[in-house]
Amino acid sequence: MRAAAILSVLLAVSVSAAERMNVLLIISDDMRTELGCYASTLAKTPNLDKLAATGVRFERAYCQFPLCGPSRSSMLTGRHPGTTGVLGNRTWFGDKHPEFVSLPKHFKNSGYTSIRVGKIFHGGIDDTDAWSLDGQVRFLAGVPAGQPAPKPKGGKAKAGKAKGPALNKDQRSDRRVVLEGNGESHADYRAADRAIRYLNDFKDKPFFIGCGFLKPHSPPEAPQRFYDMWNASEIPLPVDFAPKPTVPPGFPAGSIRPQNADLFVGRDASPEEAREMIRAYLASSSFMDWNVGRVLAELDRLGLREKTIVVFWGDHGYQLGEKGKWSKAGSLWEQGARTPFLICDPREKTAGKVCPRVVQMVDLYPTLVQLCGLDVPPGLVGRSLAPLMGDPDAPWDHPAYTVWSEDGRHFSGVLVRTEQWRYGEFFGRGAGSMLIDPAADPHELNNLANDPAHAEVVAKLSALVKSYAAGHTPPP
Ligand SMILES: [Ca+2]
Repeated sequence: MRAAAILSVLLAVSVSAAERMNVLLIISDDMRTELGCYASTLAKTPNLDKLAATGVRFERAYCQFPLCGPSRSSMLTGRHPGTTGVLGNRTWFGDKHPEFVSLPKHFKNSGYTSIRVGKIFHGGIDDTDAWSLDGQVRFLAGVPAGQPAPKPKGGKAKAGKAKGPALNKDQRSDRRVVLEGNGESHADYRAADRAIRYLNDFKDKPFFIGCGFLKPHSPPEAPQRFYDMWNASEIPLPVDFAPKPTVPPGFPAGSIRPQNADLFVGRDASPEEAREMIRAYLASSSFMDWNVGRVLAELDRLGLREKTIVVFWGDHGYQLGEKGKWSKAGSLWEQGARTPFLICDPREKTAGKVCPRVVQMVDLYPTLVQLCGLDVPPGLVGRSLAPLMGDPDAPWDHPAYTVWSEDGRHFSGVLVRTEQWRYGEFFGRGAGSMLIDPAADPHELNNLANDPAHAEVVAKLSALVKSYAAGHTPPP
């Protein structure tokens, strides 16, 4: 009798494991909402557009920090940056918080095979044990930002290194790279190959595959045929284009860092160079899209689409010459904080719908936990978006927060986004506040923070910002 009861429990477990949805989490690095499915008039991203038609596209999704490591650490732990303590690219959340269970680790602990392909956590600060397969040894955690990165033990040389004279870091970041053939030597091509192999190896088990692509992160890289899809001379410049980072009149100086971090580092951009660089970013994005397409084609070929929730996310936004800025770092503008975000659950009947609600990336962890029927681990601060998956227009009155830290210890700025407003406060250098009405002022050129007509809304949003920043602002 007892043996029979145990057997029936075991059978129940194995049946539910067989019915469990797989997760394919695709992350693109530095991909702003410059995609066809986000109404970009320039982008050519047919594979992601097709994916968007199978799920819900979140129109207003915001990262918690416009930099790779802090943004990813926040999303992957389901906690805000002030809680993770990850305010730079060389901090591993587990050093201070070994009790946090990251998203892939929770899936692994719940019986899934969790597999890392490419960049999921920031390079060198992986949550190694979160993965059943291919966890990366941490080699950057705790290395101060000013020091050169140590080489990973047993690591391979990075693809796409420039031949010829040695270039400094800024020059390497800046060059526009044409890849040979279909880009077979590039890390993103190889990442897609590995994801395809793992889909085949684990098609019969519940899997959580994190597949991270490096493009369009600088330097822009793509085979020539992707560059050939645009004429640089026909690419329009942003309305607020400037040769170098420029604070718009009426805004606090802290809203724009004086130097770029990725492209045009320490030098001005001419209009011609700017057009070429935008074209290169678009080509690099299309190359990423093409690699996403290779993985999704295999998912279809294996008949796994009906059993797999596919998520696509860009880790933060990016400024492509707007206000003279060519980076994400420090950007609390809509372009820096807003990210592409698709959740495609084949069980939902909302395929191709757009969700206009403000959501934030800490919401993804509890969402996937709910969609896959896992236990909810303690400490998650986001809200499951499952109700919006079923009804994308449902009321959802929760603001999104994005924060920046200049010194890696304190908040330099906090931005709160509601459906109607964007309000930010900057602390320390260039302190001040900004209030933007995004519907009336999509290019963010008019600061309403000191307009007496908006005093009431400023007071309300300022209280939210101060509460979010409590304990994290720089000493006076
Ligand atoms: Ca990034």
